[in-house]
Amino acid sequence: MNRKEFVVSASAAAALASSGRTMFAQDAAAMTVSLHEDDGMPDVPEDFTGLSYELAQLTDPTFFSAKNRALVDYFKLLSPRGVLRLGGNTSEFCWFKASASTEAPRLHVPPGDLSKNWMPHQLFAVEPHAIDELAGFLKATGWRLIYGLNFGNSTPERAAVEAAYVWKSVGDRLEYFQVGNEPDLYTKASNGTRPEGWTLVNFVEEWLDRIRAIGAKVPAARFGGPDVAASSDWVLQFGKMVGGERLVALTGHYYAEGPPDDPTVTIDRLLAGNAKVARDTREIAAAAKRENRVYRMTEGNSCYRGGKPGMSNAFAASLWGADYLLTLASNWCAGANLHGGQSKFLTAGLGGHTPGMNVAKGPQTMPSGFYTPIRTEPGLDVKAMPVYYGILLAQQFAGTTMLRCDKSTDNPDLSAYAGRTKKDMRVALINKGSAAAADVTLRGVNGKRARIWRLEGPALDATEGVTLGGAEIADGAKWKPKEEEAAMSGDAIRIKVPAASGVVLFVS
Ligand code: BDP
Repeated sequence: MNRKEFVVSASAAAALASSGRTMFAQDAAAMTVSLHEDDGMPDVPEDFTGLSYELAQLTDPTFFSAKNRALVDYFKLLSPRGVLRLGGNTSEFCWFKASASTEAPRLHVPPGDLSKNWMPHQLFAVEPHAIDELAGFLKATGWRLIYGLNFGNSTPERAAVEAAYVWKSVGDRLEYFQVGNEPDLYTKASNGTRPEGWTLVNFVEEWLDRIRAIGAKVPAARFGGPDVAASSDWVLQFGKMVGGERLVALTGHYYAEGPPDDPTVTIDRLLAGNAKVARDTREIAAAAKRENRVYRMTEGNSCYRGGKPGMSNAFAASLWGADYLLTLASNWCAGANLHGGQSKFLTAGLGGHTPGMNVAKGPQTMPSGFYTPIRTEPGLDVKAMPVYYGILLAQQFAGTTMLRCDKSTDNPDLSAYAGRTKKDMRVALINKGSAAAADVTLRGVNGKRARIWRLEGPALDATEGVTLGGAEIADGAKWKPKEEEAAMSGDAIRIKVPAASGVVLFVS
């Protein structure tokens, strides 16, 4: 293996270490993070960053529209080349009203107590005009599309007609189609899309019927799947069972916590992280790669069932988001779409339930969708929510090649990520601990100048006042980060990361 290592001279490191004793508070946990440029590290795709919305959002054709300037600006600030994924529970209830005479599909209502069922059970008509507006939105933002077709309450023929229209209108801004949302939950009582006993094998059979019908109308169509809620096993099995080049991406969802009204769902638990994410991502990405495919996390967020107020819409979600996305990027995931949108559609997607409201400590501006990265509630200004800042931090690694980060001590609260472009090196340090600052000596940084943005908030549960680079994102997605310079000594940088904060360094 051709491993290039940047190592600081021993004397420079010693000088930094001794000067630090007086510089930093006593409680700061000291550690060294050494950066190594190994072969075979992940390249983070330029289009890593993504957002996910309910497909039913298209029932309002003015939303994903080039004329919706406010939304266009928030998308563009987040990434110049992001991926918008449309799907979610409502996608199983959307139907394409190709013309005035097209009839709605038959709505399958599962037996049992519907108040305990979390699916919409109402149909949403998507009209061609909405798809055309969406195409304009994608052009205006520079984003591409993953379009989720109805599997639960539709037919192969309907899927093919809809896909053909999307293909014609969106053109090469279409990344791929998905068919079905979270099929691993279909037989659960809270879902009921398919009867008990229905399995992955049945899913693949029905899925292939749809793929064949779509392929007949759109010969170049590409697909992602199976878009499961949680089952890594389904993803791996599906990848093995479906051969061929049409399937270009294995896809899944990840919600870190939930449900919101479970008292054990706390900020502490969210920030403690979950080692399974890195492990499973690595395994699935490797399996995908063997078939020339990628693995993308097409939906997810901090807490399922609409998010938890005081956590999903708070500064804790900024830190969680940055850390989660960079964990995925470091484990060969091709990208991630955090879910959100208008609470009206998110509430519909949960069968009208709003469990977050039962635990809200004060008045809320929306009844559901506390995890949304961009707030777009009717009557309120469009706004970047705390988790948006975390995505924006992670976006700085799009287009980089990751570096290996070795920590001298095993402080689980401190995450370190590094990447390099042809021009510079980027390092993110995220201190998820709420008690102690981390006193980090970075070794192996290569460059002459280090600029820093900090990710800060008044408190982990603060829903206002989050800043990146010392600046809030103001109306119209206006954001001017102020850069701090970090002192370099040789190829080492000493930096303090206060408790519950993050930092991203650009070394050039
Ligand atoms: C997923 C669904 C999405 C929901 C979300 C949630 O795909 O429609 O809004 O979970 O539970 O299961 O918040």
